[in-house]
Amino acid sequence: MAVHVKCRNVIYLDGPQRFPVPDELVGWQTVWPAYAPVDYTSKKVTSMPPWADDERKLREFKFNEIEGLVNRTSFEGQYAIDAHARPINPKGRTGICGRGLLGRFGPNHAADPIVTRFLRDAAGVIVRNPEGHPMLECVLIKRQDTGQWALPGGMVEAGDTVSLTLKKEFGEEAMNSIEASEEKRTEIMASLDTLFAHGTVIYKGYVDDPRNTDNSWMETVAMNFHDANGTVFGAIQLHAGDDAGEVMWVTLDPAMQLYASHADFIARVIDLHWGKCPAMPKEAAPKQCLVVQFTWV
Ligand code: RP5
Repeated sequence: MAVHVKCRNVIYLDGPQRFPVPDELVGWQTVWPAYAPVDYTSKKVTSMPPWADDERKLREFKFNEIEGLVNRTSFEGQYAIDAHARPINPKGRTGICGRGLLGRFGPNHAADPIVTRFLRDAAGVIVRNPEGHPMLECVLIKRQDTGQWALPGGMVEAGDTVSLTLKKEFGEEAMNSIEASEEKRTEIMASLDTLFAHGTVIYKGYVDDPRNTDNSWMETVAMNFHDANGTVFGAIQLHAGDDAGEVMWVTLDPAMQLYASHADFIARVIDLHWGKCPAMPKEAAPKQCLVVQFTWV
């Protein structure tokens, strides 16, 4: 991602108008004395839910480190801290300082499951596009906050691993495990243990999320779980839950518009399955083609 765009939207989701930042002034390396970002942290954050930092301890946080159960390291490398002890967004200006709707100062870590299968006709034959490439379907949700289609991802909660978050979020948003009985929830999580046993890392790093600010930003690990035979994920029952308004299998298109950076992840998945970007060890992969075969142990 060259320059972040979606986190320079004019009106912040539940807040004020951002200070306008043109493309050429996004990078901090360009001195801009007139830059006056609006300081905004949502009441949802200052009311101090368990997922948010206590601002009174700002100078005590161990930025760029794993601090107890909270991972304050960034996939983008060491980030700088400003004169007010706040982390500085490594991708540049956003027009808002403070935390906006995000709980953590610095990186807020998420995980995004990309569950795919080939599109098949009524006879079970894989449908191909005019170039002969197999068409793909992916489980997407419609977010209630922005109304946009998105991957069923979510925040890595303090103490949780990425692998657990991938399953938990898919269970909550695409299978409504939150409202299921204890017994059903255990069943859902057990089925996801099997379904999510083998995956491919598609992306790790900064997300151009509309909630990002100059001091708080989203990062994610996006993983593809592909059902090549169309037998594994067919058995799951999709049911929107938590912050998802709708859930469905959607036919993928490289030009589709999705929440945050999700369309970029989808483009990588399409390339992967169309043989344009074969999965290979990270060290051997070309930079623009970073995918790693992965099996949980
Ligand atoms: C995006 O926000 C991530 O890619 C992930 O999909 C999502 C996590 O936030 P919530 O869905 O939990 O709000 O940046």
